[in-house]
This record gives sequence, structure tokens and C-alpha cells, in this order.
Amino acid sequence: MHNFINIKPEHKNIYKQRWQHLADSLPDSSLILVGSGDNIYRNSDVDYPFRASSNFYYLTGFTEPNAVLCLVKKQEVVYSILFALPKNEAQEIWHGIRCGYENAGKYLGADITYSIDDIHQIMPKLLAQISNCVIEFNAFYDNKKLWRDILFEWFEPLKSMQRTGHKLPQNIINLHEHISELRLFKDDYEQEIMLEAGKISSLGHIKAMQTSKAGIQEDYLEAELIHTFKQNKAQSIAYNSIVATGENTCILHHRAGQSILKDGDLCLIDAGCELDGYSSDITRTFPINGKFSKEQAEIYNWVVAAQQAAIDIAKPGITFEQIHTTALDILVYGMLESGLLDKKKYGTVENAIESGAYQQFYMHRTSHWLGLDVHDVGRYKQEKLNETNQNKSLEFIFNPQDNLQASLLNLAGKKTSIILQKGMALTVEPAIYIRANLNADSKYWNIGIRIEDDIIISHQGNHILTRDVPVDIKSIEEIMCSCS
Ligand SMILES: [Mn+2]
Repeated sequence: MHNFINIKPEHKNIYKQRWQHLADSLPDSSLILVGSGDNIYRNSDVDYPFRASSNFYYLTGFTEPNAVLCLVKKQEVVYSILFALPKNEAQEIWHGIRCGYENAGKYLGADITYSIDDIHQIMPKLLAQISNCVIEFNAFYDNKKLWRDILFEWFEPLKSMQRTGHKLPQNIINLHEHISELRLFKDDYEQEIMLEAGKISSLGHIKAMQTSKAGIQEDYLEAELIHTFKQNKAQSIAYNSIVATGENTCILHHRAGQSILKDGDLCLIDAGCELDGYSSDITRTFPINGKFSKEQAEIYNWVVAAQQAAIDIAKPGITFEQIHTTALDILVYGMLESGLLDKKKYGTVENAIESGAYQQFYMHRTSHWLGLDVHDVGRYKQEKLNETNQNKSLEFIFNPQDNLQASLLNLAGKKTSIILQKGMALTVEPAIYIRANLNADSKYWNIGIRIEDDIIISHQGNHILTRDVPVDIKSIEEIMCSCS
């Protein structure tokens, strides 16, 4: 059996439920289109590993390229039509076995299945019968055209129908917000996979810590991570691994490269596997020689404390923003205590935050959603409760003097941070980065520390998915000395 489609008998109805939930969020007479995507070439005849689009995969579990799911909601009934590649012996000898559209439709329980080759003939006929088209505005249909372009091509043959009193579809709706809202909440099936992904990624981090020694390249540790992920049945990395040593620890997204690990330096690894489509995202920072220096340990412990406090408060009813502010309070307190920020100048944590001076050492947010995408979809803001828009004048909507960025920021400011609910999955990743030449004592230079774990909000608190690799200094030093 080939890994065409991720449907196990016990999960047979999961995708159908998702179709129904998606349809429930849309008006009647809607046609929803979502595609898996196309192969993309890296150079000459070399393609990138294919990975189905997250939205398509969420609705089908099907992993082949050039497939399209079409859901039609008509008189409150949801019909499903799957388009996929046909069997083709010559192509399969070269490129691998295909599922075939008939089989794919059967596995998935689609009402009708067609070859993808027929989609251009069939879609205009379907579009003639509905009022609302639901597509991803910014997604590509194949490696040349966007969905919105292909949709208007399918409208072309329908033009003449208008003379006979037929209406073309009247509305085009962006699928993004509807499906993002569903994907924001992880069901039991997804949580199970994410927990397993977290365990596999933890093993990779432990292997990298145990392998760490002066003289090897960052790449060497990246190879250990990928080796461990794949040996433990993860199909892919969730994102390009960050392995940063020495001064590179202060570069937020430093890709593993040729830099050599040195005795006395830190190594920061931000890496996670992708298992059955789901990402994990772990960051650990450790001393290359297995023993934290006094200064490294001092800064490290502030980051650990910030992360622990943020994880401790994460539960239903807390806002997403509170995770960040809780971590930030402790990070900034640590900056004042260690002298990174001048206590005489700023006095209190509140003042130091107000001044923005901490941003030279901590310039990102503490969390992001996690799921099929490592930076997963989902709102971070919501409407302010109990607040009606009193001022309906044009000035309320936009100020003509503002540039676009300022206008968008202004609109975002009218919303409030989203409240955490059961089933939401997020990272907690506070950090302190002290680049050389910053206005800080040179004993702290090139200390970049980030610690990141993945959590899922539960009924009363949260579950940590990624603590098979510890964060406390004692445990990390034990792991690192136990290998030789
Ligand atoms: Mn992250």
C-alpha cells in the first residue's frame, strides 16, 4: 500500500465532518474549490519534494499533486467531487505509482470522481448552477496560474447564458477565513499526531545535544536532526532547521551552515519534524562543551523563567497577548537585574517596557499558532466585546493621510487579542539576544538564547507536547555528558 491518502478506517469520517463544518459556515448554493497544488521545480529536471497544500490536506488527507476537491452546498446538502490524476503506466514507471482518481474517490467517500484532465470541461457546468464560489484568493491552481485566474477562465463559456436570464455566480468568497477558523481548533485526532511529532522532534534535539562538540559544523548537527526525524517515521522537516553557533545565535532565522562550533560558545537549534502533515517547533540552546558558563546560565535562567510563567498561565479565558506580556515582564526584569538595561535609567519593568528599550534584546513575539503549518492559520485578534462602532464616518474607516501600513495598523488596533480556547495549539518561545557591540557588558556578547515549546490548550490548562527534551540547565548538562 502506498502512502497516497491518510485515511485509516477509524478516521474515515473525519474528513466528511470537516466538509460539513466548512459548508455550515457558508451560504447555501456555494461551490468550494481547494487544490493540492503542483510540482515545483528547483532547477532543470529537479523538483522540490511535493507537499499537498495544507487546506487540501486538511479536507482530504490526500497527498498527491494535481488534485482538486470540490464541495457543492445546495439546499443544505453537501455533495463532494474529487478530481485527481488518472492511472498512467508510462508516467508511473518514471515518477511513482499514482492512486488513480477512482481509487482516491473511493478511499475518501467522494460522491463523484473525475480525472483532473476533465476539470476544465466540468467546472463551467457546475458553476452555472450556483451563486457563490469559494476559493483561496492567493493560492495557486498549478505552478502557473492562481485560482482566481482559473476561475474567471471557467466563467468565460457562461457569458452567453446571461442573455437567457441565467445568472453567473454572484459572489466570490475567500475560503481562507472559513477554513482557518476550523483549523484553529485541533480535534483529538490532530492532537494525537501533534503529540507524536513533538516526541520525535524532542529525540532529534537530544541527539543533537549529545553530538555537539567543538570542531564540527552546524550542518553536521542539522544532519543529526533530520536523521533522527526520518528514522522515527516523520516524513519531513516542518521548516528549514536553524542551527546557530556563537554570534549566529543572535540571528533569529540563521540557517544551518558551515560555521564551526567552538568551545565556550552556545548553540541554538530551532528545528522540528513534520509528521502526517503536522508541524512541531522546538528551540533549545545549549553550551557546545556541555557546561553553561556563569553568564550563559544567568541569561538562560531568565528565559526559562519567562517561558515557564507564560506556560503556567496558558488556559481557556486568557488572551493570546497575556502569554506574551507575562513572558516579557520576566525577560525585562532579567534585563534590569543583569544590567543589560540600566536600572537607574529605567527603574521599573513597566518603564523599561514603555520605553521599548528591551527590543534591542528581544524583538519578536512570544507565540504563534501551530498545526499543519508551522506558522499556522488563525486569527490573533477578535472584535472588542461590548463595543459598538459609534462613529460611522469615513474618517473612522481610514485617514487619507496614512500610508497603507499605517491604515492597516489602525484597523488592527480596533480589535483585541483573541481569547484562548480548548484545542488551540501554540508555541511559547521567549528569548534574549545579546549581539556584540550592543550597549551591554562584553561578558554577555554573543549570547543568544531562545527556548521554545509547543502547547495545546486543554479544558482547564494546557498540555506541553515537547518536553521529552528538557529545558532546565541540570538536565541539559546531564544529557550532554551522558553521551561520551
Ligand atoms: Mn516557532
